[in-house]
Amino acid sequence: MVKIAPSVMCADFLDLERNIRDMERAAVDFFHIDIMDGHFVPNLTLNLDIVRLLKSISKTPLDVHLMVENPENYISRLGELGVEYVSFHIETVRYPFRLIREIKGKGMKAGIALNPVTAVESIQYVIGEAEFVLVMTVEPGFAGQSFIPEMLEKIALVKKTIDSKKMNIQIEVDGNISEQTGKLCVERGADILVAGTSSVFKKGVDLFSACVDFKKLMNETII
Ligand code: S6P
Ligand code: MG
Repeated sequence: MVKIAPSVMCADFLDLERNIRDMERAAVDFFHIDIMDGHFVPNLTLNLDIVRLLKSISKTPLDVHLMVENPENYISRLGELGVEYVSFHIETVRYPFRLIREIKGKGMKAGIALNPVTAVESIQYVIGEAEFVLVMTVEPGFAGQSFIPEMLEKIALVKKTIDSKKMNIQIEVDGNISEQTGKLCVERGADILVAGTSSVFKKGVDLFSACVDFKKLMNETII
């Protein structure tokens, strides 16, 4: 089953609770929470207070994507808040084995995120420790960018690496995942699709139906 993770930074903040309820009704698999620090990426978005708020009103699992320098500073608080999935960028850490151990020790699933320019080889020795790999299909930092086509080859390479070592690791893709690019990613092995302005958060489109339709369409893709 392909999972979908709508990106909360793309929600309507004047109507956030209604957006949350629409996504829950559509049985989305996760809420994707982008946390930025203005250093690793030139933007600021959601924060730990939003995580706390979502945890207080919803049972939908949270998939936190840390786009920050020093991700180790946030792990224990995310664990205490009951977050389910957390990914950090390999470009930001010197000791990824230690960080993954910490994430797992707090009861969360650990993911390694890769910028578009980062080679799969850079994680070849540590991938086996992770529970998911997040392949960025745009540069991190902003919604509404265009898909980098070379990332399809990268998703296929991550999939090949995982299968060749018979590992049980999920692949998440993030950035301009639309009906078209989503299908291409699923064909190459993506398991979790981050859904933003390119799919479910479109002006004038009902969020509940968009989530239901997108998940259905992505699951029809499986070959
Ligand atoms: C971007 C962030 C993403 C965006 C998502 C938005 O740095 O990590 O999770 O929220 O890519 O989706 P879209 O369809 O607007 O690219
Ligand atoms: Mg993200």
